[in-house]
Amino acid sequence: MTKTVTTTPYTDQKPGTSGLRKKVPVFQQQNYAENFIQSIFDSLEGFAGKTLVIGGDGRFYNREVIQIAIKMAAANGFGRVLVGRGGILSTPAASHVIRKYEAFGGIVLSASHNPGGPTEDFGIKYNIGNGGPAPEKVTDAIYARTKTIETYKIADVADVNLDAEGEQDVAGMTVQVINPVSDYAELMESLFDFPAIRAHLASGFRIVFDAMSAVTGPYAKEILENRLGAAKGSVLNFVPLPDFGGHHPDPNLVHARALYEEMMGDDAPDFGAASDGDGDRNLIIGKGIFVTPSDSLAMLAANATLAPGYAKGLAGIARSMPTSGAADRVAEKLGIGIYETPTGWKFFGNLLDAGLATICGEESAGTGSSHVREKDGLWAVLLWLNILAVRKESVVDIAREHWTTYGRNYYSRHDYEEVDSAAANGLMETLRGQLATLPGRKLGDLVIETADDFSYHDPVDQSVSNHQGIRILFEGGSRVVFRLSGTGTSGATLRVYIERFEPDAAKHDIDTQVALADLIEAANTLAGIKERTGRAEPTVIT
Ligand code: VG1
Ligand code: CO
Repeated sequence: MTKTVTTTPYTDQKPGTSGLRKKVPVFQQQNYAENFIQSIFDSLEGFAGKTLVIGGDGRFYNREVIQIAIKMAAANGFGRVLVGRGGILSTPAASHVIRKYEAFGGIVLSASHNPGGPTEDFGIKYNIGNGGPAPEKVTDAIYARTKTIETYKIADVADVNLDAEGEQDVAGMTVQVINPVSDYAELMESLFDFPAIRAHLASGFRIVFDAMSAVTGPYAKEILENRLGAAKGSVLNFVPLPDFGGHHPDPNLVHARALYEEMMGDDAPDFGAASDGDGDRNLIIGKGIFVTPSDSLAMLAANATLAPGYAKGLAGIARSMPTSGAADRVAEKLGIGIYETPTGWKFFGNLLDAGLATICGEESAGTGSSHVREKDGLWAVLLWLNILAVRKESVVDIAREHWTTYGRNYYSRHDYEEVDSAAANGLMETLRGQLATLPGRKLGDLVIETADDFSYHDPVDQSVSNHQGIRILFEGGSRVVFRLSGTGTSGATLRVYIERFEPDAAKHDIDTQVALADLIEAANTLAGIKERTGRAEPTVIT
C-alpha cells in the first residue's frame, strides 16, 4: 500500500519568512510538493506513531496538497492525522489544535495575505510541537534536504473524504476529520469576557468584520454573530473562496479600502476589523480612526488586564525590530521585559515558551499572545472588543488617551513590490557598505546617530540571526529601517519602515505622511530608491 517514488531535487525550495511560498504552477510541477513534504519529514526525528495536524486556508490547490500530505504522513509512519473539515484550519487554529492534542507538529498550507488562484500563490509551512513555526535550525535542515532528496514515500490509496467529520483509516494510519472552528472558539471563550462583550453589543455598539473571502469567515460567524450576538450581517465576505474573490486577502488600507471608507463615514459602525488569507493578521479601525498595528500592540498590552485571560498581568512584550517603539513605552511603565526580534513569528516561540513574553506583535498587522504560537487575527479583535466593553469608550478616545500618556509614535511602511531583484539587492548592499560612515551625517535637520544591520541573539537558545534589516537611527529617536521581504513570489519587495516619536500631545493630530515627510525624503536620499528601482512612489503605503 506504500510506495517509494524516485525523484530529483528542486533548487528553489528555501523557506522564507513563513514557509515555502511559490506560484501554484511551480507547486504543480511533478513531485514539487512531495519533495518538500518528504524533506520536512526527513528533517524530523521520533514521530513514528505520533499525531500530525494538517490544515490550510482553503486557497486554490489546498485540497490536492492535503491529500498528498495525508498519504505521505501515513507512508512515513505517523500514527494519526488531525485535519480540519474541508481541509480548513486557520493558522492560529492549527497552532491551537497542535497544542491541545499534543501533536508532534503540523503542516499548514497557506500563502497568507498573498492572492490565490490557478496562477497565484500557494505555500507550505511546518510547525513544531509547541504549535509555532519551525525555528531556523529546522527550516535550514529542511532546505538542505530538498537539495539532496532522491525518493519520497506515499501511501497508494484512494483520497480521504475531507468533508465528513470522524475517523477513517489510511494505510494503517488514522485520519480524524475535525470541526475546524470549535476548539478555537472554546479557547477564545476561555480568554475573554464573552458576557461583557455580548452585553456591550446588545447595548447598541456596532461592529463590522471583513473576512475578505478567506479562512476567518466561519470562525468570525460562529464567534461574533452566534456566540456574541453581533447583528446578523456584521461579518462580511464570510465564505472562504479558493481565489478570495479575486482580491488580495491582505487586511490593510489598500486591500481593505471599502472597510476603511465605511469606517470613516458619518454613519460608521463603532468598530471595524478584518483578517487575512489564513486568519493570523488583523486590521483595527475605530469609527473615524485607523489604529496602526504597532499602536494596536501597545494599546492592547496597556489594557490587557481588562480581559480575564490576562488579568494576572503580562510577563513581557515582544515586537519585531521594524515594529514601532510604542510597545516599549508600555513595557517600561508596567516594569516588564521588552524584546526586539527579527521579522517573522518564529522568533517569538522561544520567548513565549520560556514565559518571558505574554504578548507579541509585528507592524505587519500581526498580534498574538501565549495562548497559541502564531499571531492571531480574531484574538486581537476579541481583545479589543473586551477592552471596549469594559472601558465603554470609543476607539478614538482610547487611542488619544494612550498617546497623551505615552506619546505618539508616528509610523508608516512603504512597500516597493515586484522590483528587480538585482536592483533591490544592490540597494541593500550599498547601504550595508555605508553603515560605518553614516553616523554624524546630516540630512536637512536630521542627524544620523547610529546605523547597523540588525542581528538577533536569542536569549533562550543563544542562536544568532544576522542581516535582519538595516536600521538608521536619528538623534531624537526617529528611525528608518530597510529590509527585503521574505514572503514574495515574484521579484523583490523592498520595505521601508519609517518612525518618529512625538511626546507633545498638541502635535498628535498631524497626518502621518506629513509628520514623517522629512524622514521619507531622507530614506530616499540615503538609499537612492528612485534611481535604483525606477519607482517614483511606493506600491503600497500602510
Ligand atoms: C511579512 C511580514 C512579517 C510577517 C510575515 C508572515 O514578511 O512583514 O511581519 O511575519 O509576512 O506573515 P516579509 O518577509 O514579507 O516582510 V503572514 O500573515 O504572510 O504568515
Ligand atoms: Co497570514
